[in-house]
Amino acid sequence: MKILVTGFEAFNGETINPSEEIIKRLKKSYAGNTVDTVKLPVEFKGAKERLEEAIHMRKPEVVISLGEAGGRECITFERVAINVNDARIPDNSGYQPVDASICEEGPAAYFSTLPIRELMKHLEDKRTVTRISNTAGTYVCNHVMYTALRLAEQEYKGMKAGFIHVPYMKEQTEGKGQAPSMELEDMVKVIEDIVEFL
Ligand code: PCA
Repeated sequence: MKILVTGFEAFNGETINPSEEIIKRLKKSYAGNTVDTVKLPVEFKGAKERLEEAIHMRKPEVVISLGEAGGRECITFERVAINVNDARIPDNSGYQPVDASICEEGPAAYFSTLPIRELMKHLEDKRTVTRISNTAGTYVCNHVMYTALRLAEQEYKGMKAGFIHVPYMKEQTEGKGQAPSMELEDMVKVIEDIVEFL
């Protein structure tokens, strides 16, 4: 199976994004599944363009997008992407949509097509706790998840797609009080387990 894994550059004043660090550490293949990675800008328009370009070029069977969700305690599988762009802070290009649709003619939402319940069970057997999240927010991560699922529906019928949010890395939490974090290598291991399982 051909899997595309995306990560994001740093944003919101951070110098590092765990999702980018994870994709840098992934190998080219796991248990017969090949892995391509692409780094996306934290820009509504730029991320959509880069993601669509990567999908058209590589025609993956699965797209797993990763992003940082500072404040969350564990790795979370997003259940749903909604048709809303509403940014609390400007993106890295300075663009800040408010109450905007992602796609005028698109549905209100798309559900993840990753087997999230099976993945959680598999990871639990390996003693890793993950959770389902019922909101990917209304910022660039939600936008990317919606974009991949719309493209799957419109053009690449069999392609599965979904989004996984990861917590801060240890290094990012200095000066952030009790902010939860995970070790980067543990996060890499979880993503590797997921890629192997698919
Ligand atoms: N997290 C942001 C965008 C980039 C990232 O890593 C989000 O949750 O929308």
